[in-house]
Amino acid sequence: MAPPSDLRAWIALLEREGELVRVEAEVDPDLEITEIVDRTVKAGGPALLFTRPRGSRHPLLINQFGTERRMSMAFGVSHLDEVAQKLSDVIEMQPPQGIAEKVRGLKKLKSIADSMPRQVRAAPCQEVVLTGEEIDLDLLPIQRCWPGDPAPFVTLPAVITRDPVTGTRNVGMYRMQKLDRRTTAMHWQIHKDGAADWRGMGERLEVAVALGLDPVTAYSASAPLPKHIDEFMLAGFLRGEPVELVRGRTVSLDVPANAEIVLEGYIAKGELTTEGPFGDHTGYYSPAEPFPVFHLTALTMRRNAIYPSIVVGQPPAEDAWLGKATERIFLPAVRMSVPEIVDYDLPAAGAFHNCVIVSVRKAFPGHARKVMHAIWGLGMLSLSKSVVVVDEWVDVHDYEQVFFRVCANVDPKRDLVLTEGPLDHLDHAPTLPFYGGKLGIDATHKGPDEGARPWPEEIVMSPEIRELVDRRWEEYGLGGGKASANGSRRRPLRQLLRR
Ligand SMILES: Cc1cc2nc3c(=O)[nH]c(=O)nc-3n(C[C@H](O)[C@H](O)[C@H](O)COP(=O)(O)O)c2cc1C
Ligand SMILES: [Mn+2]
Repeated sequence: MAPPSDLRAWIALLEREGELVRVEAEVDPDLEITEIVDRTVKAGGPALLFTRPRGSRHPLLINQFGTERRMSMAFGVSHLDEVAQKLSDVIEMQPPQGIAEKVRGLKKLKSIADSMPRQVRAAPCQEVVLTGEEIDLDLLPIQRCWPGDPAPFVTLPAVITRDPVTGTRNVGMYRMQKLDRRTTAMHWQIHKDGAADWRGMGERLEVAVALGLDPVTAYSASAPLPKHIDEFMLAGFLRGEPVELVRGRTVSLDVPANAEIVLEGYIAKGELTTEGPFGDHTGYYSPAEPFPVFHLTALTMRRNAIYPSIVVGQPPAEDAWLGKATERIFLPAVRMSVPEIVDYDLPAAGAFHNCVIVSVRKAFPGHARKVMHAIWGLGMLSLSKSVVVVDEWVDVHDYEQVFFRVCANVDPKRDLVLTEGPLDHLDHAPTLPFYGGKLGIDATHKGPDEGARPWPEEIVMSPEIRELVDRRWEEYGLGGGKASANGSRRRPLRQLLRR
């Protein structure tokens, strides 16, 4: 099934699938929506369309991404790993052998061609055009999310800029604090591509913000691509359909034609405001800090535009699923650089930058350390505070199993790596901002060539007895599932470094 073509097709799909509830009661975007959504997300509940947010004529859509099922539906797949597979097919493409492979190769090349955005002249996102005095952010039901937030924040934007030197487009999801009817702050964290465009700017930097996109394009704004790669290309590739763009009315930037709402404007050199505090996805308020001011020169919309929002806070919140999508989709790219990685998991409780669990095919002494350092040098993963390495047969998504390996296999004196390096902008724990300690935990089996004694064998029941018990299970009168969790889940023993 093709991913939805715009926000309205997405809402219709969610509704057909019983994944959306319309809330017709008048509800306040000031805190009240947060409490409703937080309860809904934590209960694995549906997307919510608030049709009467207090003080606005625009409905507010939230929790569109809040479960694994909806996140997969957004991409038109039944599991996110299928999206990763599509990417891996292209990344790993080899010169084709024979006709059949050549035809398959052409299909892959077509999917690359689809990824180039397509320019259109007229677009739904410009059915209504407000400029000058008409521009008014108060028209939109912008949420104030948490009690300590000083103002409402636009939380699900796709912020578009152009690199002042290379001209490459960047699209990123960066929250925007409403300052007044025609200005917002722009929360460009220090490591992000938007911030780099800003640092390189001349007198003015044009900015366009798209709100209310098809779900894949909205997701792509949150994807940690290398700076020189346009996020709309990724969106087109993943949609199997180019992103259609239309020239802005007051800026020379192109914006997605299917957007519900577009904010156009600019940032003036050197102009800063106090942004925050903001109840952030770390589960804490990020402190007030100086960030640039975004001036609106136009607000364009579809008729009866729908405003999209998201609430972050103590994990797990809705953004956990955007993060999981990135984790799955980027696995092939991670493996391109570090092929011995079998799988990885970024627990939502670690807010995605605090902890990475990675399983590796270990082949030589110190291999786990090599992988830790690779992660600390890889794109946005470089900001990871801790890296836990386990053997290839450990399921990284089963935190109980990972904890077992960490407890069982680690000599703290021998197997911990303490180092330092860049840390996430939002990490409040380090002594300095942006920089601090990092921890690597080698929870793999170690061999004598890594200073360990001969490693003991894991306890695993013999296959004959497991089959016997499977066969006889009914006879025992114990009911229920016959698969004992441990025996069936564990892979056979492997002892790599014992020679
Ligand atoms: C809901 C949500 C809100 C986010 N808010 C911010 C933000 O305010 N500032 C920021 O720098 N990154 C924020 N991020 C993370 C960026 O969107 C992400 O790092 C993305 O890769 C940035 O694009 P870039 O790599 O082109 O800079 C947010 C992500 C999500 C899912
Ligand atoms: Mn980028």
